[in-house]
Amino acid sequence: MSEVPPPDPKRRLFFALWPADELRRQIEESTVGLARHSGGRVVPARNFHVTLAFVGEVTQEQMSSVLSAAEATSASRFSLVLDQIEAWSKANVLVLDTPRTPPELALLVDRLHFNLLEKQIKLKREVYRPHLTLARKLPGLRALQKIAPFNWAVHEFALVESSTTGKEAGFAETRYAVLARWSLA
Ligand code: 3AM
Repeated sequence: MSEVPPPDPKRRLFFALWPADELRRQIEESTVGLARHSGGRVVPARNFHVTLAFVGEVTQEQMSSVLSAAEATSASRFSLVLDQIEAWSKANVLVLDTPRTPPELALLVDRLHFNLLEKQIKLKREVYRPHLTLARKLPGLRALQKIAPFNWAVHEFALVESSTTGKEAGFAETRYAVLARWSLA
């Protein structure tokens, strides 16, 4: 009797801007009060990120395509100013964001999508709005609030793996791990 090989384990991936520890700490310090007050599930500072492209579950075979798509993606460094906190009703999240997407960032996202598509990795495409999620599952909406801006000098992007632990124990916790980073020119 021939043995059935185990299924290829899939990994859940996304591309993101990943803040340095100091910026992560500063953002937490000035937003945690609002995040708690929102009544939603507060995102821990270690999970703060700005998603560029959600790839989803990939096989080990697709993993090399994802890596080479990123390798082929060149874009310029830019400054990302995050200066407002608002609730997004559709996703039901509280976010730190900006009304102005830097053109270099829009180009980076476009090129990443294009290069992934060239490797047969097709992503859902929505209008891109950079944001950093502070809380999820909000019980209600809240008004937009301007805050003292965070000026983030972005010089790299990252491939991040998302995993959920504790499901069996009745609590689910999302963990993110940076798998690779690419410098911007
Ligand atoms: O960056 P934010 O917090 O907006 O909600 C997930 C998170 O978004 C989103 O990908 C980011 C990293 O986990 N996400 C999770 N599942 C998704 C899906 N199926 C998704 N985005 C699109 N489609």
